[in-house]
Amino acid sequence: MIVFYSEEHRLQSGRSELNDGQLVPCYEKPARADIVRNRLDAIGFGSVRAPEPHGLTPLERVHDVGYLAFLQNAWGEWVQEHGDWDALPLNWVAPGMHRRVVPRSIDGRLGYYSFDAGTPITAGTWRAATSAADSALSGADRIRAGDRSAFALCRPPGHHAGKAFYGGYCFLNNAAIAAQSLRDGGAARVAVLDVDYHHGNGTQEILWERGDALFVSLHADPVDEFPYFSGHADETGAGAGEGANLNLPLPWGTDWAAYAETLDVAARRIRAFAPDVLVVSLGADTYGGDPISRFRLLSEDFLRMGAAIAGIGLPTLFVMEGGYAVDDLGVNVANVLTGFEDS
Ligand code: OKP
Ligand code: ZN
Repeated sequence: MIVFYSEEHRLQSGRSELNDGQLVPCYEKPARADIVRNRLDAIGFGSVRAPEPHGLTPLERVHDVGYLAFLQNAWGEWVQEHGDWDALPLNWVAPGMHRRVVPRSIDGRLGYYSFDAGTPITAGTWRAATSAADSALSGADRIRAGDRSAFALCRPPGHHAGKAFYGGYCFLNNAAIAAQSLRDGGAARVAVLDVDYHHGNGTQEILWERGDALFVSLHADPVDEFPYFSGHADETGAGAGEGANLNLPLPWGTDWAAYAETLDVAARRIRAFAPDVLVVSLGADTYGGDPISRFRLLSEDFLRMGAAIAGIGLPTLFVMEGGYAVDDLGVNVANVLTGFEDS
């Protein structure tokens, strides 16, 4: 399968995130994409191409224009106010406060458009995030052209980003942008399967009222795990989208045996929805060695995951999300893709 990868991912290289009460080096770092790319090269996986620029229009199909303008300009405004250091939010809205007035202050707007303090905006954030979206869109173009599969090696990731918010290392929702582009290109129905360890709250929010797009996610139970306020099993969609959202929360310690059973539930729901295409939000942070996650998948299990996804039997666009055990990330991600291709 063709792989889309942009060197511009490097432009997102934050210094630190707030984690467990400390500012620590960002887990979401350029080495993540490098190791995946190197592994794919080492096994001769397939041709790696730079994405085509797709411009703002496909981003505006998913994200709020005011949010996109904020994201594009945030760094410049931040530097003017505070100097050359990563921009992190410090205040959010609580019940009894309101969001009627968008703050003028850049600090106020960072809080207005975000939900955590783990997602620094840097000088290169906008370019890196748009390059990742371009990879997802280029992958969608291959699927539209008739390829069985494609892989968008996106960095920064996207599944926590909503219509008008960033967080969880994500700024633009690459998977949702690709899914929308597939719809706009003629697919009547699309499904997004999210196998990242964390709930894809942004994708869920974007697709919440959509009957033409099914969102299915396996993730750590939000009673225990980030993003805490999204991902419960009773969140099933609304309006035209009622019933087109399936959350499958799993406990800490989940291993392949339990994961595989749940993946089968997901696969059956996707088949019943009868979509034309499948977008997979591919996080490998379900791996036992992941430093911020608590599932127990082994590297060989990712081969089985790829085969199970192939068993759904749809043209499939893989979009890279999380995975922070950098040394093993290349093998784990490549295993999903080869597991898919070899079955
Ligand atoms: C992004 B993606 C753990 C803090 C977790 C945010 C995690 C974002 C994950 N102590 N902070 O879904 O892989
Ligand atoms: Zn994750």
